[in-house]
Amino acid sequence: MASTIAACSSGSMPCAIAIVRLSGPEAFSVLDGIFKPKSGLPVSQRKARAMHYGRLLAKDGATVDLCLAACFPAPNSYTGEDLAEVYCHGSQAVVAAMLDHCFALGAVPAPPGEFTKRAFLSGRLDLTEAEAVADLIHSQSELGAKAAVAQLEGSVGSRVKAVREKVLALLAHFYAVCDYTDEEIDPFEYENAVSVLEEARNTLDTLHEGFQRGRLVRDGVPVAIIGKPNAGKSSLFNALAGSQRAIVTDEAGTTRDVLEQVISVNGAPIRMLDTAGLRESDSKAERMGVERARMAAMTAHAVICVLDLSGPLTQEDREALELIPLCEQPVLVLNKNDLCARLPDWAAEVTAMHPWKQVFHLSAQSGQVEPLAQWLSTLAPKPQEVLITSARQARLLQSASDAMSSAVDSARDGMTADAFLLDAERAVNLLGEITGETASADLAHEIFGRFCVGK
Ligand SMILES: Nc1nc2c(ncn2[C@@H]2O[C@H](COP(=O)(O)OP(=O)(O)OP(=O)(O)O)[C@@H](O)[C@H]2O)c(=O)[nH]1
Ligand SMILES: [Mg+2]
Repeated sequence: MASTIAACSSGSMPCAIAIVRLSGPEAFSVLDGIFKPKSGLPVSQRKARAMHYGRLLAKDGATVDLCLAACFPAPNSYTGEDLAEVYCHGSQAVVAAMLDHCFALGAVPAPPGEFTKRAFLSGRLDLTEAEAVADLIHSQSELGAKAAVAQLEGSVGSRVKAVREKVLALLAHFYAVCDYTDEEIDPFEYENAVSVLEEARNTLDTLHEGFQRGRLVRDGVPVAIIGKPNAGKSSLFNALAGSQRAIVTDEAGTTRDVLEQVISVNGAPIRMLDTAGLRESDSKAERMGVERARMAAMTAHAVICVLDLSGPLTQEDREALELIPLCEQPVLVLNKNDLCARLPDWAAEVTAMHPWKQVFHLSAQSGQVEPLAQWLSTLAPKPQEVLITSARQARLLQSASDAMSSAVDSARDGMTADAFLLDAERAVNLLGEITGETASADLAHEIFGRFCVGK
């Protein structure tokens, strides 16, 4: 029999309200033991899915809070089991006393992801939807949240299921024709089968193409800031992040390592990388930092090259500029425009030097970086399409597409249907793993182990 689990599902305390959840066969009896409604009747005997006010008791019977509780009977609950929730004041002491009482009455602490795992096992969510829950919790921008919600609503699962069902129907038809030769079953049409498999493969490929973009939405579009020491890279990083995350000083060589922060720029997830100023150095740490800066520049999706308008164009600036042809989507930031009334002559030369995507004159110190932020937000993928964010799903989509392709190729080479349909069957099993229809217990364990406790 399944155990009854308990955990705090809300965030760090102290806070206004904390939510403790109980799920499993004894959820209601445990709730009735720890919570006494003002009305006298136990919550489990009152209206379901409604809030009831009462006293929360510690193990020794002392009242630890006055708060609300609700029951969600199976199967219409998040987990599909009997589920109870207590909404108490967000105090660590209150929550600890409540959980202690729950455990004394037979509940056990919920392992990470156990509530969602139970939702999956009871068929409330498929695996793509469960993975979307984790993505949604960790989303760092509006766009990331939108993509996760679309997946939670079945955008990936329903498409994969539709492809799988079509190919399954084809297989079922073929085996029916083979097994029941006397029955009146429509003949198996070879050409039609090939076109169904081809269409399935194309749909899978389209979904798989959304993976790179899905990753950018989930993890942020990487954008590196490069330039010589003291150009104002960290000041720009802070202005974009809206916080003093990076150390800024007038000492050249302040930043040594690559600093990374995902920021939501007008709802778009951008992973900003602040880097060490590019220069020759005797310091081992600084030389390593410069190497990392070059690496970041060459792998980022876009690069912001910062030059300091308050001085001449130096050899170090030229070395930074030499990197630009190796970078994707370079933009030029002419910084410290508060220190120069007129653009220096070199500014025009540098502007003409490369096909910059954009050129901005600004003062990072003033924090006025809106036009640059506006441009950065255009780097994120468009929210309309179906985006795959899970490497697991992408790998399975790729393998299923490969299997589908080899079925199509074998058919085109004139192989018999029973031979090429074996590959189609393999693809169907792989697709089942995406949604969890044919997933193993180990896989489910691994996926849900990555969740947080209480989810
Ligand atoms: N007046 C003015 N000063 C600025 C501006 N941006 C940065 N600074 C100053 O320039 C100095 C260097 O700024 P940082 O942001 O640390 O420069 P950096 O490019 O990160 O330098 P390293 O980490 O050493 O490579 C600091 O004293 C900043 O206050 C600006 O727009 N105007
Ligand atoms: Mg710096």
